[in-house]
Amino acid sequence: MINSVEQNSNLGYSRCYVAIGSNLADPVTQAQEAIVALQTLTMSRLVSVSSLYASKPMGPQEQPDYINAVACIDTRLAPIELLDALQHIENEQGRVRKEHWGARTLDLDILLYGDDIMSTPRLTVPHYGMKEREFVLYPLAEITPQLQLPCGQALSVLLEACPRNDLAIYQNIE
Ligand code: PH2
Ligand code: MG
Ligand code: MG
Repeated sequence: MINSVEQNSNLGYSRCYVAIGSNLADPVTQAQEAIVALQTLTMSRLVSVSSLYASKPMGPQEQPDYINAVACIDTRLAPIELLDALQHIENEQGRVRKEHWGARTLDLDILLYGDDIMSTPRLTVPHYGMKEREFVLYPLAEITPQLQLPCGQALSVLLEACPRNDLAIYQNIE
């Protein structure tokens, strides 16, 4: 069989994309610590991570700017197990659930879980807002420009319809 080694090594794993967002308590550190936590996520492998991006808040404007990024992981966790694991990381980093779309120390959202399409009270994938959010689409395209969504739409087409707004790659000025 062609490529059997590579296929075997991915057996049972689903390729997932996770959005990282923070706008409280030193967002850059929050994002970096989230990436470290994803590196050691059980039954999973971190494949790649985008740059960190600075973005203007979507939703209530009287909150600080965000740091956003997207990570790609291969995981053997089921979707709800992955959600539990991500919420555990959010809680470890001091997340308090308050206002909808309000400020947060760390937000980890499952964007895609393989090609799965599901909608349950706790989890909807693909993420319901991902197609319009510049702070999701641009980092996602940085790590996987050729991506097609489970619905068949190309990420490149979504990007063309999505203004960058004030999205900028975060530069670490020492
Ligand atoms: N997340 C929100 C609400 N608004 N704005 C930006 N720029 N980035 C986010 O990650 C974000 C947001 C709710 O999850
Ligand atoms: Mg979110
Ligand atoms: Mg969330």
